Amino acid sequence: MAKVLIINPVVREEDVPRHIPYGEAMLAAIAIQQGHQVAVYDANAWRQPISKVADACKADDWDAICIGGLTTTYNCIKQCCKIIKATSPKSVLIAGGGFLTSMPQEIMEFIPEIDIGIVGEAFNSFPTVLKQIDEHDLDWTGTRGIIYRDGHFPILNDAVVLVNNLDNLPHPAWHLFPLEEVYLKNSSSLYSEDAYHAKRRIDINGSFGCSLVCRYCWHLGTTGDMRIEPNNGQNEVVFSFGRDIRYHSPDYIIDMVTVLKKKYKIDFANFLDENLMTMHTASGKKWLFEICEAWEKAGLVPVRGKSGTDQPGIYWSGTSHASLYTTDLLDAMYEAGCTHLVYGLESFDPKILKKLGKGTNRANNIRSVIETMQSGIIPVPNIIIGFPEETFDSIRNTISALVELGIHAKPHFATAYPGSEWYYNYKQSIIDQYDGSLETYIEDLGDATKITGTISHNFTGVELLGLQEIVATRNLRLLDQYEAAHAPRSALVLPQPSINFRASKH
Ligand code: B12
Ligand code: SF4
Repeated sequence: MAKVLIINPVVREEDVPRHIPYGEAMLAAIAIQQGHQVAVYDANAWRQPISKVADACKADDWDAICIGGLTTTYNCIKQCCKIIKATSPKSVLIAGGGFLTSMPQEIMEFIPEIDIGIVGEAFNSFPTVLKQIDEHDLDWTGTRGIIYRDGHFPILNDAVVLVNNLDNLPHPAWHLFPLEEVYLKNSSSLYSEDAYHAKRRIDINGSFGCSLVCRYCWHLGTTGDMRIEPNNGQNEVVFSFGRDIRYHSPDYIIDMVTVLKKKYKIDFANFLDENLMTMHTASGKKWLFEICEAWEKAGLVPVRGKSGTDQPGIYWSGTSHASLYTTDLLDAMYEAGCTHLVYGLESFDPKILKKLGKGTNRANNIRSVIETMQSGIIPVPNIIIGFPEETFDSIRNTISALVELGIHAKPHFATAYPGSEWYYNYKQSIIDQYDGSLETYIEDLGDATKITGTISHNFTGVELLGLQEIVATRNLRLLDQYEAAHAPRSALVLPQPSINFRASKH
């Protein structure tokens, strides 16, 4: 069987490592299930000099060395790939995850060391590729869900068929990652009191995708949102509003949490799901109620007021939606141990919300904060400025809601991460902002707390930096002053249609 090394690249360097890479841990478990020998070098957890990657590569005769992650891991991945090829040239270098799926051809060009890219969901294609490597069958022409090279030229194959029943997937191979040494030490978060007191948190994932179509969001090509289509003689990824919503059964989730409690004594589980409420809605409004009920039946409900390892139960958290929750559901979730819910409210401006694709409005955004607080769950609101349609009035509308709710928020900047509708529509404008270099933009991306490529028609990056401060300090006086001095001008950026994005289900 194949000897496989998985390298987890560094993400969010300025913070301690907090999240075991769930996708890689699942792929490791699948590969082990198929009989392969799998090792992990978790560069994100260890935060050692990049040269340590060479030591991991030299540690064995790896048949395959694999690396992947979200777009913001690009810089680390690029450096690692150079080291991997230089130190272990015979290993097949496999890449996957969001950084590649959003732009497979470009990534194969930017990182010539990559042999095979897994595009979109990897649960089927990754073990297929490993099997081929093990059998020395390097004819990739019929392997679905990959991009490979014919000489230097990248060939994108048809999309893979998504896993039908998620419950057939094994639990992630947590044991391959440094839990005691790193991840469990960073269990605490500032989102709620119970989350702050968490001593042993591990993330879980209950579902894939989200039925909504927020213009800045992306579903990683893993949720029926991606097709492969011919264009001028070569295949292209095309992202759309197609959604193949899938979620684990409450039994699978409870079984996983019970294993985590038994094996790793966890006291907190954070759902990584894109949006728990949209899954709940897709299930006919049953799923979360069933999870709460099963949590209780399994004896996992924490005793409020108790925290840490003397806690017999497990607190949990996740993501919500301002128009899809109901108060009886919030009550049930609180009773079952939910401590906080992240709400991507984004803006309180009616016009911006209407265009956003989130299916919410100002009144619901305001109500969601109040009613979530009333249930006992802490709402964690997220605010953005720099939308394409942002105006002085829309900023004013956001500030007035923050004042009404008594919230202080330092907004994120609207950022067109690859894969999103914004990215494809504003790609050319962004490239222009980076002197014609798409790669420089990708290298510049990090948290949306900094200005990178802007997509606001009305405000420059410099202005947005000032407006961020104005929202954070809720300084309407300064906003009025700036508006009075601001001369009207033509749009700073222009959206353009793209062959890689289609605003329809097909
Ligand atoms: C956990 C998480 C994080 C963690 C990091 C996790 C990690 N260790 O890498 C943290 C909190 C740091 C984070 C931060 C950010 N994140 Co985030 N995050 C997630 C989240 C919630 C879960 C990821 C996950 O585990 N999914 C479940 C697993 C099974 O899926 P997966 O990882 O994609 O893996 C599958 C495939 O992609 C593929 N795959 C993945 N890795 C690999 C590796 C190999 C070798 C192979 C072959 C295949 C492969 O195989 C898996 C099975 O199909 C996703 C949303 C989601 N629910 O997916 C967003 C998501 C990945 N994040 C996203 C974004 C935008 C961000 C931020 C930029 C947000 C912000 N505004 O600041 C920051 C970036 C910060 C920074 N400075 O880098 C986007 C990614 C967009 C993109 N173009 O890459 C997502 C998709 C959210 C969204 N819907 O838009 N994030
Ligand atoms: S609701 Fe959340 S997960 Fe769903 S599309 Fe919008 S941002 Fe993405």
